Amino acid sequence: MTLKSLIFDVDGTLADTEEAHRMAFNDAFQAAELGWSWGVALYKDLLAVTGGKKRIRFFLETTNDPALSRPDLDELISNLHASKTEFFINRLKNGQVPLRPGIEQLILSAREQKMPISIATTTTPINVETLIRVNLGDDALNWFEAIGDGGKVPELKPEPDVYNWVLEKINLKPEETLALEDSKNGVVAARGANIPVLVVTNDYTIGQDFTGALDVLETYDGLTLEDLKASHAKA
Ligand code: XBP
Ligand code: MG
Repeated sequence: MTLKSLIFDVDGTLADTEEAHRMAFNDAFQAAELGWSWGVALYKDLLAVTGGKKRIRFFLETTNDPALSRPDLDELISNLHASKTEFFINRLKNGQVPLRPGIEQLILSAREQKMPISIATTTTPINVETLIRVNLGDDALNWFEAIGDGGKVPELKPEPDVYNWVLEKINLKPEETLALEDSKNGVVAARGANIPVLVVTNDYTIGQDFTGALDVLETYDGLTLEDLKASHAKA
């Protein structure tokens, strides 16, 4: 089936954001004087759970932290996540999170060739908006036909909800689209919506189980729209 639209994941795909997310979580923990600190190896494990709030809870559960018995636990997690989001946005605005090499070129080629593009992510809406504005300009948000994010659907990846939400908005069959993902959770989500998926790994996701992906690559640098069409043709 002809490829008619591309659907980009955000974290780990448009940009290597996870180090900035990790540091923003730590900034929030420090500001709240909690004494928690997430190193790279621990964060790699915590990425098994998508969504920042769920990730904080998962951390407390795996470490059996006494905070679990706090009556205000939900509020604590909500406040920590709001603070983390502010720290993360500041890092974006300071230019600390560029797009992955090759991504801007791919997006511009898609625009030139009138191939519609969308986003399917589980991150917080303001994170997506700011990443795009800072790196591609204020107008770039209009380049995307649909922006599905963690605020739009009840269940985050690996559930397929955000991909199904995008499909409904762009009014295409799943086989007419191609998802660009970096993680196992992303592959499971896209395949759950019957969308063919190409994986480009990063340091946090390399080595994960990408069963169901059309191809697994390591970089977008030099990758063309023709390459994506060739990969999609294998579906
Ligand atoms: C990324 C995520 C997000 C971010 C943190 O998934 O799981 O939770 O790590 O962002 P995807 P929030 O690659 O599918 O976008 O703290 O805003 O959830
Ligand atoms: Mg991702």
